[in-house]
Amino acid sequence: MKNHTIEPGARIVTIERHILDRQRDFPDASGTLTQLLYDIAIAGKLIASHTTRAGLADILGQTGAINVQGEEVQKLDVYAHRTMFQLNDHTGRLAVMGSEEEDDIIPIPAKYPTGKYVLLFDPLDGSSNIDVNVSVGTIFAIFRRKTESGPGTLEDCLQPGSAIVAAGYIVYGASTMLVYTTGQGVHGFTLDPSIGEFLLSHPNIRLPQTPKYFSANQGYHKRWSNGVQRYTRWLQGEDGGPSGLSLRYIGSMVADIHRNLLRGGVFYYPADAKAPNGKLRLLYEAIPIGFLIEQAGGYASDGRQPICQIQPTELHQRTPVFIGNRDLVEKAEEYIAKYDG
Ligand code: AHM
Ligand code: MG
Repeated sequence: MKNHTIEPGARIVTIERHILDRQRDFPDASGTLTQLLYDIAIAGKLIASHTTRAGLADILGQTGAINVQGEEVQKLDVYAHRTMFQLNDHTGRLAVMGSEEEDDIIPIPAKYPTGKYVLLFDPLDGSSNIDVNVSVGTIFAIFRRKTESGPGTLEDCLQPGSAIVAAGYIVYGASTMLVYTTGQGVHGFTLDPSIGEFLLSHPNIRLPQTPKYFSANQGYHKRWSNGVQRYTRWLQGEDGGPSGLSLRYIGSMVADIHRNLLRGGVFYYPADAKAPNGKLRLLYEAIPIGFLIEQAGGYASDGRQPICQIQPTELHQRTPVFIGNRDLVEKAEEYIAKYDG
């Protein structure tokens, strides 16, 4: 007769268990960060359940409002923003929040206690892709507050990537995945919709040493600097560049980064003639994703310096980005230094 006894807890690791296991490595940890990450996971589940219904009439469409980036806000952006806020405003874990959808810092309502962490998020990155059923994502970064007590301030939000406590993203794709790091490797969880739990599916993700892809919007090639144009030709095999890299570009940063994290490669959104600082936001996109990719063995640069060393000066500051396998990113720095002065 077969023995069907299953070793206790052998295979299935929920995100809650995973975070708790990590917390045990830090005897002094109060559990606040664990709970904060779990709150974000719940927000991710709620947003996922809405994105899967994005084609339905009650959700599809635009609110008509213009966000701080001068873009029209779609309803799902608003929903995602509110969900992240509402799951985190009352817990006493945060001093302040910041969102790509809000002009200013987001204070914790006075009726709730403040806590020691700061949460910055892009609630629904790549939202222009929603109408055409392409993957979108939520990006988050957690810092320790800098001020001592009371309501958090702008200073608490303007922190470099090197000060990150935890960062990650949720990608709403063929399946929903949450990928996060607390500075101890990168771990990926897939949402099992039948039980509503994120289960550990990709432990200790490392960028493959042999990259497969380069990812940029080559439609803007003519607007790029000489250095970036030459770098792109190098990626295509000119000037001793790698042979056999494929081009993949979705136009949804989280999805482009997620694919390259699993397959290896470089994602870049450089400065161009129209956007001298690039398009992507330092605090909401570049820093959290850059930190996470570095935790997976890669490197993130603005083309001249490590992204995680940049001290932000504005909440909605933009930056060029080159993120992925270290050798590919360093080559971009080399070309930019050589040809762009
Ligand atoms: P968003 O935050 O307004 O959605 O914009 C960010 C998105 C990224 O996900 C993506 O990498 C980039 O914009 C694509 O821009 P483009 O269409 O110019 O290539
Ligand atoms: Mg965005």
